[in-house]
Formats: sequence, structure tokens, C-alpha cells
Amino acid sequence: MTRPLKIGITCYPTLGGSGVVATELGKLLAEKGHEIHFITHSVPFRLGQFHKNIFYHEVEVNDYYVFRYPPYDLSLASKMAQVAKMQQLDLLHVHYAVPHAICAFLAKQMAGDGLRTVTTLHGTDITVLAQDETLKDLIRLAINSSDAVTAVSNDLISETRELLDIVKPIDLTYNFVDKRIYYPRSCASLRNDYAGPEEKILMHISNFRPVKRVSDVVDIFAKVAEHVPSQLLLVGEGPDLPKVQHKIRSMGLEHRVHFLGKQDDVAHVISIADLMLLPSEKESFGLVALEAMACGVPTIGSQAGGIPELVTHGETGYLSPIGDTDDMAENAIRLLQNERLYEQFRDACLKRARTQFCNDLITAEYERIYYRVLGIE
Ligand code: GMT
Repeated sequence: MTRPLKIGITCYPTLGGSGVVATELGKLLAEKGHEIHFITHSVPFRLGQFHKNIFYHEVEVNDYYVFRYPPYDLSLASKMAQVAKMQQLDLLHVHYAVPHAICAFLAKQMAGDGLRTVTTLHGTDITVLAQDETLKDLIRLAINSSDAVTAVSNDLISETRELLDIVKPIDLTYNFVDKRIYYPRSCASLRNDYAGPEEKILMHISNFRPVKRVSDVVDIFAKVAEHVPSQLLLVGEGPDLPKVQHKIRSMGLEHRVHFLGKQDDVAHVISIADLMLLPSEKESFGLVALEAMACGVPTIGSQAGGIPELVTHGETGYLSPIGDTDDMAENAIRLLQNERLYEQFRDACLKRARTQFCNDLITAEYERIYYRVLGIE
């Protein structure tokens, strides 16, 4: 390694794919000898145990009496600059454009040009927020002033270019999973809690936002359950949960559907599934499909966004047009009813996750980008 770096990382520290990726990346970089400073409003939920190279700096919002809305973004920018100066950071790596990349832009003005900034785009920061005319110019400014910009799929790179007229290079850095955590776990007793020996388990994990089309998950399951004895496990919470619960009751499926709420130990939970369902409307990558793949679980999903870059149709899962729940159900039934085909898919999943999306590979890509922006080759 050239020289260890001092890196500030800002992300959404609560549940969500971008926060998971940022936190896991920080931990891996710390293991490789870099000094990592998380600058966030609360401790990232996946941070885990003490590590001598990991520091946490809490952003406290100034709630002065004239403020109708306490300015979190300004407090974050100040904290970034303060930590950068105090710790002599080489760079800030921010995950999610709004407001983090904009705050990094401000922090750089305060800390001085020596501080480099790297922005990772994760999806809805572009596919949803950059559609908003009130945010568009801000996001464009943040992207154009970052020393490097990365995105988690080619699809997201194209959307960013199209929506914001960005011409500067954007590096592709796929999401990754830590192969020491995500592998098929033996959890027969957990599986027995939810399904009989002859039954299959279908699973969906998300934040239950409208883009996830959780209602499609229920439709797919209902069709599959007519042909294959099965149970559905729903993991996570969010705005569409009540609607989904109502739909399940109205379809008389409540005895076959289990709500697990938010879960931390995703690798264990996924290992009891036979199939992951991801019929999203928008999905720049689909981290959960990768987590499933690494545990040997194929995905039945939509062709949205970056999912086809992750799930190889006909090898590690099946993808259908968005909303085509008949096709998704047929694909699920085909895979669940053919043991040999299922084993082939399972092997392909394990191989693809380990070779294309493993932690060593992607961490090294981020390091290359850091050294490049710092002019250290
Ligand atoms: O899936 C979400 O809605 C959460 C969101 C986030 O910001 O955490 O996920 C986005 O980033 C993940 C990590 O890069 C990607 O795997 C998800 O595909 C992406 N979500 C969307 O594009 C909807």
C-alpha cells in the first residue's frame, strides 16, 4: 500500500443500502490500515465493535431561537470542515448527493483546497431528487465540484448524465458484500419456525417505499402458493406496510405471510430463503439481491435500473418487465419445481457474488480512486 489515508465518511447512518455500503466500506478500509472518521448525526448502525482506526464525530444541530428549521446541512458542513482541519484528513467520501455532497462542497471552501472530495451516488439521490427542479442545480454543482464521482451501476451513471447534463467522468463502483459475513448459513431450526419440510420460503426485504412495489410481492407469492407449498417472509418496515398488511388479509393469505420487521443480521435471515423477490419500479443496484446471491439465494425481480447488471437473467435469477407479476410467478415456480435447475442457480449465485462483487475487489477500486484524486499513483 502506498500510504495509509485519513478519510472522512458521511452517510445516512440509519437503515438503508447507502448507509450499509458506506459503513462496511469504512470498516474494510480501517482493516487495511486507513484512518476512518465517520461524520454523521448518529453512530452508523452497522458499525459494530471498537476498531482502533475508526472514529465517530457526531453532528449536533444548532437550534438557535430564530431558526424555524434547525439547519442540519450547515452544521454538517461545519463539522466536516472542522474534523478535516483537526484530523488533517486527506479526503471526504460522501455517500448520497443530498445533502452530503453539497455539504462536502461547502466544507472544502472552509477547509481549503488540499481537502479532496469523493461523492458516491446511490440511486434515489438522482432518480428521484434530481427530477426536482428545486434541487437539480444544487446536485449538479455538488457533482461537478467533487474531485471524483462514483455510481453504483452503469444505469445510474447514464441517468445522472441524462438528467443533469454531467460530462465529467463518473467511476463505476458496484456495491459489494463482505464474504466473511454473507455466505450460506446453516439455520435449519430457524427455517423450521416458518416453514414445514415440504414448503419453500420466499422473501422480500426493503424499506416498503412505493418504488419497491411490495404489493407485487404479494401478488407473485399468491400465484406461486397456488402451485408450490410456500410461505412468504417480509423483512423491513416503511410507508406501504399498512397497505400491504391490508392486502394480505383481504386475499386470505395471513396464515402464510410473516412480518419480521427490521432485522440486523440479514445474512442469517436470508439463508433460510429459497427465493428473494425484488420487483422494484426503480433500483439503481439492489443490494439485497446481492446479499441474497452471496447466500446462494436466486432473485426473482424486475428489469428496473441496475438490477440486470447484478442479476444475470437465466443464471442467478429471472428478471421480468416491471409489474409483470404473472411472468415473475411463472419463473419462481419453474425454479422451485426443478431441483437440478435450482442447484445450478445456487452455484452460479455463490460464484458470481464471490468473484464479481466481493469486498476485496471493490474496496481496492475505491482506494485507487482515492489515490488518483490525491495525485498519489
Ligand atoms: O433502496 C432504497 O430505497 C434505499 C436506498 C439508499 O439510499 O440507501 O438504496 C439505494 O442505494 C442502495 C445502495 O447503493 C442501492 O442498492 C439501491 O438500489 C438504491 N435504491 C434505489 O435506487 C431505489
